[in-house]
Amino acid sequence: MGQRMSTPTKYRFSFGPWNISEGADPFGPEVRKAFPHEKKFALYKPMGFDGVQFHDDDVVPGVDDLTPAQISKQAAKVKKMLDNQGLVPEFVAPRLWFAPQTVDGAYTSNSAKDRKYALERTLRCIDIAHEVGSKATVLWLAREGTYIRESKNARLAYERILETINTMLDHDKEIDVWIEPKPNEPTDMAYVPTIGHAVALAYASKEPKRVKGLIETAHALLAGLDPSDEMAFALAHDKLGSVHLNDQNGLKYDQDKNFGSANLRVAFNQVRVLEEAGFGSKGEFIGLDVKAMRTQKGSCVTSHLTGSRELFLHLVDKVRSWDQKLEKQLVDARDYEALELAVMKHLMGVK
Ligand code: 3MF
Ligand code: MG
Repeated sequence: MGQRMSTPTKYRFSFGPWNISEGADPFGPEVRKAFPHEKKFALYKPMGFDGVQFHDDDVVPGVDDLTPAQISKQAAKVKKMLDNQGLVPEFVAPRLWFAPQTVDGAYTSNSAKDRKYALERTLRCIDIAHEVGSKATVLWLAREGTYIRESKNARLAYERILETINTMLDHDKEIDVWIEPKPNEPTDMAYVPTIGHAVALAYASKEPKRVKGLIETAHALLAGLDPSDEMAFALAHDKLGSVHLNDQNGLKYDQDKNFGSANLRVAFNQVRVLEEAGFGSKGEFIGLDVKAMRTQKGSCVTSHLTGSRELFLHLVDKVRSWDQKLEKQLVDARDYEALELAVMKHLMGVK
């Protein structure tokens, strides 16, 4: 597993207000009472969370219809609220999948007018990030992709994404760009489906150090990849800006299940890789992107978040108490059968 960090990382956790949802899904409406955003911020600290992840319109509702001065005023209001609660705005991401202008994609839309909208919205989002005191923006490229291959020129699409990233880097030198890959949903095939694609874009950009990735467990699993290896790849290039830990039960819609709930060993390995690399020691957050079960009663529901956080911390204990000497011995002997049994017994708490 490599050497243990000399000072144990004190992990800090984050989530976005969308993680406290009312339970709507594509087949039915909300099942829980709405809970206002402002009230959500008061929940973070008592739940053990210090960071807030935002979409631009979580900070400034109706952002498309407001003037720069109005946007700025609202952002300042949210910043004050965060300061009062002692919360850190981890990132602000442009929500580029809701507006009529983004039906066929944002930066890769075939319409020049719609691409212009997407870029302008993105630059406003960066301004909002700046005003709330965040150091990053996240690109989840929701609609950058196709339902049928022939509808777009994929090579041109990748050039357009890179061009946008470069414009973003120029717009504000203090805001970094973290790309969140996902292989599908809502599109059939998404551009930038893996962290490898994101890291390639980072190196191709005009300021590679300022472009990183955000890896979501479920997204890596949907791509048929192991999330811990995806994280390790990013970490090896110093390109892991943040994570969206959650879980996924097989190849289906993006489930955002509780961290570790579908595959404890896959979760253990993500914690192992993060811990070994000292992720979090430079202020990075452990982001949780988990969805409450629709069946859960009450308003508001938060136990999926506290539960996932608790599970993460138990797995940190498991990683720290793992017998590294035994691991080395079994690796040296190339006895991976014994190594596997030892890992499983360790996870089960069997001596
Ligand atoms: C989509 C996601 C999104 C992004 C978020 C921030 C709802 O599958 O995971 O979360 O993480 O929009 O970019
Ligand atoms: Mg996510």
